[in-house]
Amino acid sequence: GVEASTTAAWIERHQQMYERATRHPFTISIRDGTIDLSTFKRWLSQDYLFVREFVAFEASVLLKCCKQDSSDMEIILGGVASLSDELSWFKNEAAKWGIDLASVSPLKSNMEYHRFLRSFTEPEVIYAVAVTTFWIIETVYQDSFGFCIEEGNKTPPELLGTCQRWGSAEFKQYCQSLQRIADRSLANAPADAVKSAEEAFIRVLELEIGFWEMSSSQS
Ligand code: HMH
Repeated sequence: GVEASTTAAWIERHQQMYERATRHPFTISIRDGTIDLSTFKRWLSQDYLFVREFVAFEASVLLKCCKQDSSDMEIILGGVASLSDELSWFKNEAAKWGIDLASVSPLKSNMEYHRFLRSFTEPEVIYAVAVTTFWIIETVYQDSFGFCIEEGNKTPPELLGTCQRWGSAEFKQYCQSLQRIADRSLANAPADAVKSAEEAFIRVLELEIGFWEMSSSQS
């Protein structure tokens, strides 16, 4: 049936922050072709480390899903499975840009994000909260990079592959599946869990803004 989407309401309620995360000067500069390539390389290196950490986070969401609501298993499992490809993609991309990933250390905002992700792997964190967090993390990238390949973009050709990875129609569908899962889980969750999920939603937006800022900063 037609049910109000809790997550869509949160995007509206926190729209300013959502826009700061998904229309950040970093991704806008990809779209308009003015991005500084050393900035892009810093983002790529840091995001490789993020995705390595994200593996454990996604695995923990999968585990919670299997324990509580196995109807979502295939979507979440698909996400976990695609991370193997994603890590190979990062290694390949890094090689193209002459980046030695072995010598990259996480910067402050990245470490902060790692700490946040780790806090969700505790078994006490309930599935609805974890899967909602998962959905918004993926959605920020989908919306940000999707915009870089929408009509009117001047994205440099060498960055199109990156934008396609998260901006593709396929990735958008995957995010929409996660959103349906999040909404359904939240509809069945106790009020305090819904509150925690909204707090995590806001925190992800802050961390994503911090991640773009970190990637953009000269140092
Ligand atoms: C920082 N957020 C960050 N990196 C990513 N790769 C994603 C979200 C999407 O997976």
